[in-house]
Amino acid sequence: MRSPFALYDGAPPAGTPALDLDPFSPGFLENPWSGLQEMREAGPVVWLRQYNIVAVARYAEAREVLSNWQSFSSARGVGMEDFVRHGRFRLPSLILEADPPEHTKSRGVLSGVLSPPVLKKLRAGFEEKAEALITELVAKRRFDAIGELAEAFPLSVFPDAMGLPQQGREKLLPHAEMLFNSFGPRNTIFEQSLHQASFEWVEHLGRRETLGPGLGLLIHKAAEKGNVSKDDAAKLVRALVQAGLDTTVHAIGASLHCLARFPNQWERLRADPSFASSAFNEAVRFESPVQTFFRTTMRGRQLSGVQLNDGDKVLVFLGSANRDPARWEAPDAYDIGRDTTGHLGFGAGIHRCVGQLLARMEGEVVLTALARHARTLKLAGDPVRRLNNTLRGLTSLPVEVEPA
Ligand code: OVM
Repeated sequence: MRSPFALYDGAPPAGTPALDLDPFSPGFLENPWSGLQEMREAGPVVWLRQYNIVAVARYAEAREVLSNWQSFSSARGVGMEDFVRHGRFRLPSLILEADPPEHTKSRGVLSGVLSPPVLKKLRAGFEEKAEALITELVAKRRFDAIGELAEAFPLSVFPDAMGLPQQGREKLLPHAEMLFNSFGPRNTIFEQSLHQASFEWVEHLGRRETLGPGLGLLIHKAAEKGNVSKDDAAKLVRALVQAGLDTTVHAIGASLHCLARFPNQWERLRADPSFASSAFNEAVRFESPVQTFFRTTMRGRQLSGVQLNDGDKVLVFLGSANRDPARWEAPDAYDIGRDTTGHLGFGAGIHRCVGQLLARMEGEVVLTALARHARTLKLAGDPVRRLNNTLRGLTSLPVEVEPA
C-alpha cells in the first residue's frame, strides 16, 4: 500500500529496485538500521514505492549527491515537497535551500560569523557553564541526560551567544522540532507537532532591533559589509536559530547515549578527556542526528549507471551512509579512537554544516567536564525515543553517575 502522504506519481528509473519500506513510519524511525541495510543491499539507487521517490543509502552515492550541487539542487527545497510543484510550507531558507550564486553570499556571511576566531571568544564562558552544570548533576547522581543535560546545556549557552531576548526561549526547541518534521511527509508525526510552530515569534527574533550583543548582531554587521540586505540578514539569523539548537541537543544526547551503552569507550574517555571532541564526532557518525535530506535532480543526471529524470526528488540517507560497511570498518561499533574523517553526519559539499565548529565546541566542553567529574556513567532506565521525520534523538535518557 502506498503511503497516503505520497506527493508523487512517477515511475522508477530503469534498473532501480523498488522497495516497500516506509522510512518515515514510527517503526522505521524507532529502529532504522535493518531497513537502511536492506536499502543499501538492494542497490546503489533504490525506488521507494510508498512515496514514488528515488533514494540513496550507500556512502558513495550519498556523498556524490551531496557534493554535486550542480546536478542535485537544493533550491527546490531539501524536504520531500518540491517548491516548484507543491508550493511551500514555509519560506525557503536563504542558505540551506539556495544554490550558487545566491547560496555563496549567505554562506560567506554565516561562515565568517561562525569562524574559529569568533568562537574562541565563546569558549571560556561555555566551559564555565559546563563545569557548573555537570558539578550539579554529578552531585545528584541520577538525572535525565536529555532534559537536564543535552537540552539544558545548549539552552544555557546558545541563545545567549546569539544575543536572543530572554522571553520565549522555551519555544525554540518545539518550533525547530516541527520544522525538521516538515522536511518529511505530512504524516501524523508532522501533524502532531504543528501546534509547536511559532513562526511569528521566530520571525521577530531575526531583526536587528530584537538582538542583544552576540552572533546575531555579527550576522547583521557582516551582511552590511557583504552587500546582503537587512531583510536577508534577519533570515540568516533565523536560519541559524532554527538549525543550531535541536541538532546540537541530539548530537550531545547521542554522545551520552553512546557513552552509557559502550562502557569501554567511556573508560577510554575518562582516562583521557582529550578524547572528548572525537567522542562527540563519532557519536554524530554513529547516530547521525540529522538522518535525511532531499535534493532535486537537474539536467538528465546519471548516478551509478541509473538515468534519473529531471526534477526527481532524491532522498539521501546520511545515517545509512555513516553505517555503510563498504566505507567503515565495524560500522555498528561506537569507537572514539576511529578516524571519522568523511562521515556525512554534518553533510558534505557546499551545504555541509556551517555551525559545526560551534556544535563541536559545545559537545567537547560537556564531555570534557563529564569525564573529569564522573567516575561511572550508566543507564538507569529505558531511553525513550523522540520520533521526528528528520532528526534522530531521545526525549529521555535516565542515567546514574558516581562522582570521580
Ligand atoms: C535553515 C535551516 C533550518 C533548519 C535546519 C537546517 C540543518 C537549516 O533555515 O537554514 O539545516
